[in-house]
Amino acid sequence: MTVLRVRGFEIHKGLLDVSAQEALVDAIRGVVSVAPLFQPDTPYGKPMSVRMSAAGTYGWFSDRKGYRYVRAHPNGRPWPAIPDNVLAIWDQVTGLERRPECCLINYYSDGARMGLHQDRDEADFKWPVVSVSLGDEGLFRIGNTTKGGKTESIWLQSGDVVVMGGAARLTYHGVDRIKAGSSTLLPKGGRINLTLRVVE
Ligand SMILES: O=C(O)CCC(=O)C(=O)O
Ligand SMILES: [Mn+2]
Repeated sequence: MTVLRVRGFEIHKGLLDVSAQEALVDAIRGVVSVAPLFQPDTPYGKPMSVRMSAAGTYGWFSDRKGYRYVRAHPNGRPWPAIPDNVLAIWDQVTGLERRPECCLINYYSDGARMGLHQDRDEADFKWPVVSVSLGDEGLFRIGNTTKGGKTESIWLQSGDVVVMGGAARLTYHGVDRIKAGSSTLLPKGGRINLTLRVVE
């Protein structure tokens, strides 16, 4: 297992073996059976190409009123708890006592993408955001802490975990494309990304 450092992001290549990845997919299936994936609208009114759900006290949500954390799924029910095997990844890579209150679930089908953005809806940027990739590879683009400038891209593969923290906590990042058929983990293909966030 190697840790790459790209612009302050710590990329734990291949941290999760196949059986750990399968157990995570099972756990996420449990979450989305109660809190189904939905396609949020951007504040500009266009639907996002990624489908989302969440686990934890908070889920991330977006519509014409803006981006925010909410305590319930659009169906009105509270989000399910963050699965233990997901929290164990946070413990392993951060070593923090504090635990995340949100596990955002992003599902990218072939053709879905996420534009360059900062994660800044959380109350305190001293806490890292931890990202887990499962399924097809995604081309992850890393920019700067301010808008614009040169970027670097890296393919994130199933089992890779990225810690976005410290001076890089507000670094712009996004996903340009998904390499369809690059993993057999998900029977219907696509990519799942989990991001663990301390919200309050
Ligand atoms: O899918 C990814 O790798 C990144 C997701 C992300 O940046 C986010 O949900 O804020
Ligand atoms: Mn992000």
